[in-house]
Amino acid sequence: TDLSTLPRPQARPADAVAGFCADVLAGLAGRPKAISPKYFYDEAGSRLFDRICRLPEYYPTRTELEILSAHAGDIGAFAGAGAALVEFGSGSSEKVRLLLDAMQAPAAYVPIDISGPHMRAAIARLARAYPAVAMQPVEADFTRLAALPPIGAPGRKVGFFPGSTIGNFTPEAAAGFLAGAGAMLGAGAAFVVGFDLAKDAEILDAAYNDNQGVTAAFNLNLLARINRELGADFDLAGFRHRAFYDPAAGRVEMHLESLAAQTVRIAGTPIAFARGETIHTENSYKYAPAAFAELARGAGWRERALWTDARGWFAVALLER
Ligand code: AVJ
Repeated sequence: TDLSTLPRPQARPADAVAGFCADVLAGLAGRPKAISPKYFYDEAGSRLFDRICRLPEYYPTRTELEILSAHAGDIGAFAGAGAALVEFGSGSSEKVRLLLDAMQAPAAYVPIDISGPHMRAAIARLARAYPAVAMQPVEADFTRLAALPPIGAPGRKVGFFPGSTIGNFTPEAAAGFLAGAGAMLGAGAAFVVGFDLAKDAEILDAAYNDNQGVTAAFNLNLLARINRELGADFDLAGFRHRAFYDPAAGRVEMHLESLAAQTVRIAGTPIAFARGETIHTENSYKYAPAAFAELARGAGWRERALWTDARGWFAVALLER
């Protein structure tokens, strides 16, 4: 792939900044205050997330890699020859190597990611390792993508949504996403979806409150990003990271808690915080295997396989439609 010929949107399109600003102001005008986790992933945030994936407490990445290594052969066989792999939220594009290695002459890889520069650097590395695979990166917010670009592959379309990114959606929104992705991928497609499983609160609380404070830095980077891009004056020392598992809701919640009564200006708009008030920055839903299968069925997918690790901490589903 000649990456110089790929469409290269401006680093900072004005409409993207305007959309970010409007979303942040709307989210902070709501009660409770909230900002979508998709805004974690500027360049600094994408790098911090890669560090989270290597933390001893953060089991999802290495557990999913273990599951994918054990079953890549099954996925490759089901994908068949000349397939196209479409990854939603591709990040550093590391896990996809396991699938590309197990597939027979994969024809195309279509990574979709909101963090353009981070994605393009990852795809440049990947293209050197897989010169026969057509690389078709799409810089986009996959929650808003309505259609895929034309994909030049003779075989099956295989969606790939690893890492439990689906946990950022409420179950209703997850079903909507799975149905929409199904419509985009078309009849006969497969979908490989990784999702996190409900488990002891201590394990989850540790995974989202690591000792080195990388998850705290990742959460707080959202405020630093708002300062950088929207000319705001958040004092990062005036907020702290909070994360906890709510077993009744079936999710880990992340918040940024204001340590004092304070007013912050964002693009000229004053935003008041009470002491102890939080900005809800992320939900990370944890499923039971049967509940996920039910959700996928309701969204038009049949479950062909569902694999977990020996501890039953994480799961990968192979869906077909
Ligand atoms: C990328 C959404 C799967 O929910 O575990 C990691 C993000 N947040 N640590 C997750 C995250 C804090 C991650 N996902």
